[in-house]
Amino acid sequence: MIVRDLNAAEKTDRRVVSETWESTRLLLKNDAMGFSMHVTTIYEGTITPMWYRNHLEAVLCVEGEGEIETMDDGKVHAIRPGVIYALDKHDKHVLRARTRMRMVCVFNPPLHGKEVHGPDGAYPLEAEEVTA
Ligand code: 9YT
Repeated sequence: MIVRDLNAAEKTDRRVVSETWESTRLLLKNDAMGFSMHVTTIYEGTITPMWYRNHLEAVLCVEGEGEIETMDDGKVHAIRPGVIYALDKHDKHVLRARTRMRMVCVFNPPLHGKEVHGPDGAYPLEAEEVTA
């Protein structure tokens, strides 16, 4: 069994900080679960365009408020605690955070650990591994 504490993980390389968000990656590829699981904080008032063309991602909002827009059809959905969205079609999307938001995110295939968005908003399939 794997047991990990978010508070402890935040003090290690599992915490990755980007411009509009930070994410602590609690489960990664080397845990061999077939998915990775992260707790992500989106900073208040930010706009983050993303396009996970190499991954599927499901996101559960547990704190804060914002909205998500799918770029192909311009549909906007309110995101608040208890709302989940799943990018089952590798949807190009933009997340606008009205307040600080906390999200639980699952990725398939799992992340290696150090991924940040490339210029296209995607993560590469290969990246530096975190072992801490
Ligand atoms: C909601 C979202 O996708 N935010 C970007 C960070 C990502 N969840 C991650 O790498 O954990």
